Amino acid sequence: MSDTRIKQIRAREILDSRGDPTVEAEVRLEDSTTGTGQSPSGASTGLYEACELRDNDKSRYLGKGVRSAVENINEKLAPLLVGSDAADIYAIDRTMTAIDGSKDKSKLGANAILAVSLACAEAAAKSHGMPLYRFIGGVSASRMPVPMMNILNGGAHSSNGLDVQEFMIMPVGAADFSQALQWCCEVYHTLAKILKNKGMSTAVGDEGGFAPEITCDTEALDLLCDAVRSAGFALGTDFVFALDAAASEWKTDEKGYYRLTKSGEEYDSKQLIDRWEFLCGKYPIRSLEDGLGEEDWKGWQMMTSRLGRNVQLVGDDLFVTNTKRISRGIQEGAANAVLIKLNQIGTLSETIDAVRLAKNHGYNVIISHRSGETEGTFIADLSVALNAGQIKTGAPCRSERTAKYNRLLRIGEEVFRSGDDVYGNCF
Ligand code: 2PG
Ligand code: MG
Repeated sequence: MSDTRIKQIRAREILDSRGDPTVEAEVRLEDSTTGTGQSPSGASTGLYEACELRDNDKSRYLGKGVRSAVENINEKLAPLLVGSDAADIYAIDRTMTAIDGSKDKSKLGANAILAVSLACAEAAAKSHGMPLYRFIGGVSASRMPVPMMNILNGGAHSSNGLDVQEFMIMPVGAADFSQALQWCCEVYHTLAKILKNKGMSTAVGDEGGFAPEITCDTEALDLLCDAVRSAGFALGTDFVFALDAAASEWKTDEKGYYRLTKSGEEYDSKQLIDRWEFLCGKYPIRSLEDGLGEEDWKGWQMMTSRLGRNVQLVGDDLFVTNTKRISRGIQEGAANAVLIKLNQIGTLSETIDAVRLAKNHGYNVIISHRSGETEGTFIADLSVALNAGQIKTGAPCRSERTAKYNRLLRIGEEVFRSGDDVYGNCF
């Protein structure tokens, strides 16, 4: 018999994909089922994200230890949550947020709170004998996401000269998820060959994409075009492109000029939008994330009215998975899609609320990893649970990235078996 009351919570420090510590929580239920949850960690973090607690003790892990967050779970959250129903995620999250008491979860740490929230969901799903996507999404969870695969890395995720952080391919013309994955791998390996033939490095960045020594965004996009065509696919129908500029990383001066970190080039908002318009006209780019900075609401409005009809304009640092900021975007006509990252807001329930709000107002939704990831596959289930339609989880390389794609392959088999396979039509 399933009994989802929490019996014990334990936390520990584990490593993320960059070799930095992160938090893992383990929840044990009265019926002996266990669930674990791990917090990921970003490199290009938004100013308004929930706060990740680090020890700043320079004698361990160069200050990046998370023992204080682990202690907060073991000593502050666990005693108050034992006896609560792990299946009631909203109540669990409310309790943790209330104990924390701060606006940005800085007291206990969003990394502590999220790990517990995810562990409760996994334990409750297991206890009910359901896959995680079914537990979270119920009978309506049926849509397989189109992957946004980051196969060329720049920005804060690599040491090359590219200012745009992510150059991604989207297999929109594939018949189903497993074919989508196969196509992406074929393009990825073709790109490796092209780079090798040109004498360029095939070393990879934080998200598994190649990070060759190039400096120019058009050169990167030409390489992508070459790889897609050489692998035997059609640009614009089989594959489209997506960019994450991560423009909040480009510091703006008092006059609002963006200064690109690596090239040193300067643009005002209008000139940057002109640049995006040019690139979207020249290449099959259907999605542009953080094309402008997190404070530039006026610029976002302008960009949305100029490009929003043809291009998916994704707010990542702009919205930080926060319903208050998403509401502002809806009111002001800024962006038309939201990037969803669990650790930007710090609980599963608030993440679900953010997705619901965005969808109710016609915004597209992309479930996303962080550049620092763990082997956990929660976001794969989440993307299907919430019928997001798109997932961004890196290149088909590095196990912390492929773990999510492999989980989706397994989910795809189950969803297909139930006769409900839906893939594509993501825009
Ligand atoms: C992003 C993410 C994930 P990070 O900007 O979208 O690709 O990067 O986790 O470093 O913020
Ligand atoms: Mg981003």
